[in-house]
Amino acid sequence: MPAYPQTIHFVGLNTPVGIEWSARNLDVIGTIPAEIDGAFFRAVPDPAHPPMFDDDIILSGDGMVAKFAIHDGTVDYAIRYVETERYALEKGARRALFGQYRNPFTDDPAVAGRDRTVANTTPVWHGGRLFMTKEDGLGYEVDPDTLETIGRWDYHGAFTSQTFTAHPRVDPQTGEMFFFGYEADGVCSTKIAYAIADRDGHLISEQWFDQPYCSTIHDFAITEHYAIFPIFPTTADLDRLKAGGAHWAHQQDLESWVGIMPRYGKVEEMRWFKGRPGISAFHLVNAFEEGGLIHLDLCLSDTNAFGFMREAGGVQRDQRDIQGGLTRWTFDLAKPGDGYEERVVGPPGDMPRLRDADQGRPYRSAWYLSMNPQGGPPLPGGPVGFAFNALLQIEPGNGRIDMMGLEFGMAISEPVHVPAVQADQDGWLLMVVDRQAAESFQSELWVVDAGAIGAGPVARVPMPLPMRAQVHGAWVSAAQLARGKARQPA
Ligand code: V55
Ligand code: FE
Repeated sequence: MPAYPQTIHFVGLNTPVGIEWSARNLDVIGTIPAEIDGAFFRAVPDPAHPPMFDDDIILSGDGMVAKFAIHDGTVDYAIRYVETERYALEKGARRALFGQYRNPFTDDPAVAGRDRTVANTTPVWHGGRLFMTKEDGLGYEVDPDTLETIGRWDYHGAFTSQTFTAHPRVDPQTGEMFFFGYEADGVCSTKIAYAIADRDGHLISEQWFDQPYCSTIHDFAITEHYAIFPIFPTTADLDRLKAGGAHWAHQQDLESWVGIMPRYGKVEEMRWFKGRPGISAFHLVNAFEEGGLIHLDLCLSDTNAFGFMREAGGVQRDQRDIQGGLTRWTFDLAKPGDGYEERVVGPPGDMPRLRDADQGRPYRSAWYLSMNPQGGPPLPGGPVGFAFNALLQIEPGNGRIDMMGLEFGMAISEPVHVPAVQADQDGWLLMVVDRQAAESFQSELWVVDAGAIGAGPVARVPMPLPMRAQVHGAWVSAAQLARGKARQPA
């Protein structure tokens, strides 16, 4: 039997678990507020089979969809594999058939041309349906009750892109979902599909344009009137892929770009702004308009945060030496030229969260993960190799910061935000926290007052079995779940 490689991608917090399980009425320490009523879905990469190549990475792990169902202070849990085409083929063969991360030229010839995506990045709720997404393929629809996979989602054949982002944005007023797919017609293509689905989940537009070079566009942003595409110099090359090399290589000397277009406009109206070389961001916090200005807040760093993307581009940097911060870029659409302003508005970190109602609008506060100066060395694990151990609340307008710092030997996954019934309250954050135990890890679900994170959790739910690091999550309220059910014919 082949074994999992003993690299950071497969040991410690990243040890494959591979157990589909469920449990009802988990023990709750403390009290979960009654207004938390719904489901916290999580995307958890977990490779079902040892990889074909020993240098495989966590981002290739088969997607599992996990669900905390919370009602009346009680918690049920379940987790299942997303039955992607790839998962089903490998399950049948009882071994890996797909090769390196996003390199189809390294696959077993038996699966040539088959769908490689693992749907492991973000659960997305829109139009009464739940999708598991990864940016290298289409999303897969999943039954929010049973977590059974329903199938690949292409808007009943209307969406022509081969890919769908893991970071769509839903407008809080119109309910429309704005999204895109890059490498829309194949690996290493510069084609981007930009699309909108109406509040009921029907595709209402899809337009294609070219980005300046083939970069990994992990996230984008909307405002009330604009769509914003950041282009960072982590690039793909077809010859490198054909030679069995890495999909992504960071180019420290190549310039960055930001494309801004009216969100209901034509892609030909895109205006390109030129930025500093070598910079990188995976996640954008939010964007909003102020007079004729557009502000974009993002988790920016001076190089790519993923070691394997840096190394492929010959960039030698220790993970702990990466510089960055929560950064605000300001674009003045009234001015000619391709310049914009930049200022740092908060400490370094990533995995930002926002109240859904603040999407694309001026906002008071956001939450993101960072490092606790008193937390000791971070635990190895998670997508970039080091786990975060602090949660921040920040008011970017005035710099006010609150922190929930974890102790030595602890790690935190990205929270979801649950709105309060009373609109003037900050609501709640739900997140999984791991603590190093003797030989393994003990995981808990934490419930935290979003307006008083420094006070720590108001409730904790110890998990009876090991968990694996999550990428992103989604909160879907009981009311949304009920509307989704009503949409489906019985
Ligand atoms: C990211 C995650 C991915 C991926 C590419 O967080 C980028 C960034 C979990 O998969 O394939
Ligand atoms: Fe992401």
